[in-house]
Amino acid sequence: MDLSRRDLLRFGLLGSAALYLPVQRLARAADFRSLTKLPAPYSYPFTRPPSIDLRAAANGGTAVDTLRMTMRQVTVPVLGPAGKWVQTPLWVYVGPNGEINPTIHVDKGQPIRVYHKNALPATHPVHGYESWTSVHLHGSASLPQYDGYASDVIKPGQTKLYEYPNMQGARTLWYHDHGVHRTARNAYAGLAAQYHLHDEMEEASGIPTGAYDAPLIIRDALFAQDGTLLWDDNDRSSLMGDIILVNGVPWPVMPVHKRRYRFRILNACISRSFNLSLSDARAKMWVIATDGGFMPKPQQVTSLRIGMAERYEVIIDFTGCPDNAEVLLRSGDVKNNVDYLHTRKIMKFKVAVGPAPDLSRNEIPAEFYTARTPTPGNGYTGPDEVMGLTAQMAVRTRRMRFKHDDGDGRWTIDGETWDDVVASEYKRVIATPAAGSIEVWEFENSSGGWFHPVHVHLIDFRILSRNGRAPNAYELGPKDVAYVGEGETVKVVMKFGPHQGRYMIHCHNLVHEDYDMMSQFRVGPSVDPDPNHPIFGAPAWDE
Ligand SMILES: [Cu+2]
Repeated sequence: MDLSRRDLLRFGLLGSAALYLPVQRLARAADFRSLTKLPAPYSYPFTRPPSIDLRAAANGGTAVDTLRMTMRQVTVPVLGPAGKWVQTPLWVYVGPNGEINPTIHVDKGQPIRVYHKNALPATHPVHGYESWTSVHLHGSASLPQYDGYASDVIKPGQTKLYEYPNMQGARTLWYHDHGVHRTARNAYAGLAAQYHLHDEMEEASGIPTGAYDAPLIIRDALFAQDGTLLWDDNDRSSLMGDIILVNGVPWPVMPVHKRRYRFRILNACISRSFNLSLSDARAKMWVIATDGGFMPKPQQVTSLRIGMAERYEVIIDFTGCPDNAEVLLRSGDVKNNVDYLHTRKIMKFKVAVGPAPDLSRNEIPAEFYTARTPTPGNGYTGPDEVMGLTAQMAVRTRRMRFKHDDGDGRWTIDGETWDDVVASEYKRVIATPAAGSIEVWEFENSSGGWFHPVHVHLIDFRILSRNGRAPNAYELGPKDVAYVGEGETVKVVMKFGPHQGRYMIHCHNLVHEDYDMMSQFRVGPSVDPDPNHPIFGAPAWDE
């Protein structure tokens, strides 16, 4: 096989189900350092990220309101046991007790303050750039100055305070880097983790919790022979790794009992999407929540397409599986993916012998809530209001075109890029919805070249249609990322609030975002000076 991935792109071979590249994947000289031996799939145990639980119930009845996190470079055995495999330097968020990329737990109505210190090496050891960062809590309706605005950077040695209101409903959020022009490489280096918001609806629902509720952070990566991460963005189009990591472990195996489990699936890849399914029909899967929290009704599915930054919470029921059954979570054909030997494998569940020892919290409710008409004003009251939005309520429709500019090779939204926003001193906006207004936005991707997972900051939306057809069953919940497939136009409806100010909208193929498919909109009127200025409202300081 001596086609480079660039050739594959040129010849239109990508996405062909028949095409698998061997382990020694690439003829390009730049890739001679890549691993020639891969860890064996399903040979390492599943692990959960560490937790930091700030809720009252976990802290003697008093909720913790302040957290200090540090971004550091650490060296860890990602590929396998130290001594047998080389180790990998990663950039990660470290908690006060050394927790690496911890899952942070909070209750609805529990605001917190998080100090993020940038203690990374001053320059990236491979790319040589100044290692500025910006922390975005994806899924949080934060004020503009706490939203991880790309140009609101934390330079090496600096600290920034972020305030998170946590007034939304139960949902799976994630925090990840958003530093301007560095996002893809910083996130690829490891700066990504989950954040769980809990509420009464979740508690009352009887769905699995605790040991039966686990994050599945799925990402791909390429490794060099010395264990370092290799970066190859295929001429600023995509990064396609040949190793799939789940919570940082290559293709893990997880022992399960004959009962239901809740998994919070996050696609944390730079460019790869998945079409997830289970290999054994005796294991059943329901989608119960999307990016913005619970769906009105759980949806049973046999497969589920997930683009970058999307979160789908599923319940998998292993009750009908026999002793020792092996159930694979795998991916299928997705247009524009580059598949290597094992990139359609994700992880394995191994079913224990005998009945489950604990069948508490083993429910799937028929319904979480009924969608309802939103209350006037710009407040946020819950996913039921998001799911009650209709096209008829919209005061305005806007269409945004996501395109590759063949002239200068950049990715654009309506012909513009983040550089245009920077050049305007952050004043330029592509939309100015009034606070509390309801609008329909149409995301148009007329090219067959790439799909674009479009993320709108601040709000949750409801997907109305995809190329005029009804959304997929698994998308029938509140969303903040819309998978805008090749040749697709996706229509969404949203209400703008609860905050006013400037927020980003961008493609979550992070290579596209960095080059430069990102713009901003402003909720409410222009204010100058703006107390919630996304850069000057709460700048980082030297510490
Ligand atoms: Cu894109």
